[in-house]
Amino acid sequence: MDSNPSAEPGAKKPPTPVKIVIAGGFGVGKTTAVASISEIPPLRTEAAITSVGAEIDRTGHTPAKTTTTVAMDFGCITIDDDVKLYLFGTPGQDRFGFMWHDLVVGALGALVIVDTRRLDDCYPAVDYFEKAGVPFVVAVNKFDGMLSHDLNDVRWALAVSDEVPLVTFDAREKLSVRDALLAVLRNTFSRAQAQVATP
Ligand SMILES: Nc1nc2c(ncn2[C@@H]2O[C@H](COP(=O)(O)OP(=O)(O)OP(=O)(O)O)[C@@H](O)[C@H]2O)c(=O)[nH]1
Ligand SMILES: [Mg+2]
Repeated sequence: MDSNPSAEPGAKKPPTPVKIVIAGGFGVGKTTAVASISEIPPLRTEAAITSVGAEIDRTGHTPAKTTTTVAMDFGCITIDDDVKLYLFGTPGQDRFGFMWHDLVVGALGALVIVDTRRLDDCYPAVDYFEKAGVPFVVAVNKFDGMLSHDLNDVRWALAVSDEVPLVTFDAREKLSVRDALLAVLRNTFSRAQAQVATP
């Protein structure tokens, strides 16, 4: 039976909406990643970093950063005729952590961005998604075009299981973000298949 009787006969079915969360610690490139890939002008909620905030947020590695996300980023990208991703970027600072619970509701997957120069700041995000039960991929952002650590060392340091894919990417490059999001989709799909196969 046609689930949408009001649709024109032969009308193309709209792509299935898939919610993906882009998460990670302060200043790892979440807002940049959403903006690089979004096919609509991204929604941003940036506020100026005050001198008091700069001390708390340890902005030492991102001295050029003058603003920070205080609620969320939003963008979307159509993958193909069947799938359209709705991207929700989280704030990175601990004091806005309460926003994460709302942002992950209904998410089918997550991209957790880490900056290997500040691995300490990345544990809470990885830990959060392990506990939330949302399938995630860790994306190691190559600041300055290089990695501070070997990927296997990053996996070991973050204590993520072998089942969690680790990819490198550059949040400023559209194609790089696309590949990371495709890894999220593949991971979500294979997790779902594994669950169905488990009696
Ligand atoms: N060199 C380099 N700079 C990057 C890369 N990704 C992001 N940046 C820069 O890093 C800074 C932080 O980027 P944002 O996208 O604001 O980071 P965020 O994770 O959204 O930050 P918060 O929302 O404040 O937690 C910006 O100045 C970006 O231009 C990258 O891959 N390489
Ligand atoms: Mg941001």
